[in-house]
Amino acid sequence: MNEKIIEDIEYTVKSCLPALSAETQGVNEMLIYSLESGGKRVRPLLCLMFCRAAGGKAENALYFAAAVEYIHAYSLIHDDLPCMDNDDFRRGRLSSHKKFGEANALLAGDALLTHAFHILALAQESAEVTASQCLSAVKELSALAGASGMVGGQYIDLMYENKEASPEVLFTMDSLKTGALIEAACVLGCIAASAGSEKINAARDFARNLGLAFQITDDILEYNDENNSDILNGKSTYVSVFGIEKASSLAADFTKKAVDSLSAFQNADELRDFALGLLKRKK
Ligand code: GRG
Repeated sequence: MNEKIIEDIEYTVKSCLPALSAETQGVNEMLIYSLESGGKRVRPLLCLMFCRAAGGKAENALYFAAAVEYIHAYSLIHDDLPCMDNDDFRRGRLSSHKKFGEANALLAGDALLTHAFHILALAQESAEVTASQCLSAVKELSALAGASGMVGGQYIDLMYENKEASPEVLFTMDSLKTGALIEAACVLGCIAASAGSEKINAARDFARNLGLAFQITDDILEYNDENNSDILNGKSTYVSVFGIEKASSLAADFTKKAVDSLSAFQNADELRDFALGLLKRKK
């Protein structure tokens, strides 16, 4: 990974904001608050790295990467709402509804979700990406972020509040809630590189395993956080179901499986290093 692709992501996320009138400029203030608050940019980075690993130019995946980050930002705003996880803080700052009020936070999430698809459509104007590639990206992102993906996972999550989830339920829930958007990021990178089905399937395999490793690691990190809303909301986590040691070894196993699936790519060293780095992350 290099500094340049991080800079490019930051620039594109900002430059893709909707063009608003003076009356509605306040919406962008809320979007910027969520989009530029120190997120790790894991999903856009994966998107660009998969584009490169599949032989494409990273700049052609920038709009796709930004669209995935907009969806991610929306999901976090909605996830923090009182009717969901009821978290007052996100990334060490007030969550969106605490800063702007509940109704505005709902709108900010809606705006991010809707605008993500506008950004996908913009890709063909700004990069060497065809309309057909944009359409494939819309198909993937809408399926993986919607009811058959991330939203479906959140539905299972809510169903298991104050109810113990079996390991099977936990894996299914997190494959959707966390894994699906990661899968979208990886697949969209491949689409931007015009990759064939063998590479796309390998990217899916990588993402499904990395998604679980990522969520398990997130649970381990949250376990050590005194403001952990999972405990307050009576949620099952990998730590509560498996214990800390087994959870750690599961995260390592899923990361290894993810890394193994990179053999379909000629130049996947940065992806391998990134996956291994996520396992050791501290936030
Ligand atoms: C559809 C309302 C609704 C929610 C979608 C994905 C999701 C469900 C909610 C997000 C909340 C959450 C904690 C999901 C698990 C995925 C996860 C570990 C998110 C945090 O991702 P990071 O660590 O966040 O990449 P940063 O802050 O780095 O951007």
